[in-house]
Amino acid sequence: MLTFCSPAQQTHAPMLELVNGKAEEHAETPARLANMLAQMGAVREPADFGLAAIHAVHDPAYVAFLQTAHADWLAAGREGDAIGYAFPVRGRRPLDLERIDGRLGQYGFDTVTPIAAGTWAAAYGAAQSALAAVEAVASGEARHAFALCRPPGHHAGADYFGGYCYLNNAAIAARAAAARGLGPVAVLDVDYHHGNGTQDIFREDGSVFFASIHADPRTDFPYFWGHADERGAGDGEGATFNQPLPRGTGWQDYERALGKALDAIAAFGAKTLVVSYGADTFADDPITQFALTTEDMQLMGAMIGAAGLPTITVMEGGYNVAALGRNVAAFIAGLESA
Ligand code: OKP
Ligand code: ZN
Repeated sequence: MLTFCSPAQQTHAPMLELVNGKAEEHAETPARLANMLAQMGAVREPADFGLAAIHAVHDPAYVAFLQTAHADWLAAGREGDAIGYAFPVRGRRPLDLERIDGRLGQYGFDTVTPIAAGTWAAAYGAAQSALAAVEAVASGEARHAFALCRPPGHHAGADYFGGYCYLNNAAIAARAAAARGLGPVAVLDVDYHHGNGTQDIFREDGSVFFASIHADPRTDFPYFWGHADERGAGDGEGATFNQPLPRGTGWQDYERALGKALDAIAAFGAKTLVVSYGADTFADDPITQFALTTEDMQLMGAMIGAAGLPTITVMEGGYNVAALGRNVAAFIAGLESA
């Protein structure tokens, strides 16, 4: 598998997140990527494709905010990571706020996504890895390519961050793939958590299909998106397909849902697949509640590979650090067996 990763991705090292009201070590650690790299063969550094493909998905004012947020935080006399504490629940509108705390609330939707010193560089590097994977497929160099993204991306919307995510690598890859003539593109999100950012970005865009299998948002993050009745809007009506599954779901039920998602993607007429792969569906993941095994990751990869589409996979979550590389390797082995 042609695999991409930027060394800049390891400069993001958030310190703490609030879990059940207590400050804990952040789950999205540099050790995750280190473990994946240890299981991977040769990994390529992406070229720098610049900001244009990022701006094709994200609001430039939001991108500018991300670039300076940590420096603004320090300039306000703070130390450590920037975290917001006040959020515009209703009537969110593009106010031109000055104070960093207002700006963190304006653009963020939770308290578990700190902006640290290296966050921008890492998020930018991860997006470049995703773009390099698109380029490898578009140029015909590879039929499958994998971007070892970290930080993840699928919770980030056009103008917001959250859920450990800042730039939406899958959406950036999908738009870039379409621009390179690989459309129609479908995004298949198999992370444990619903990819609300990706859904929002393509909600009214009927040219990109979004299918997601995830923990029921009635019980799990991100709560406010991913319910079965969310099917897209306007031009995108019917091009969003959510399958929320209960806690405890194992391979048998997961396989059935994956089959339905792949059928819908085929019916849509997708020519290219972007997969948001999270290994946090793993039974021994410390922050989630599905029951897939490492062998199931391979079966999942094989089913996706059997769809027969050129496939760009971007890494999302997975928090059992010791098992992460093994799970990713199993998924890749399955994908390549097809
Ligand atoms: C990011 B990705 C655990 C709270 C966790 C945030 C989860 C972000 C997941 N008690 N909340 O989709 O893997
Ligand atoms: Zn997740």
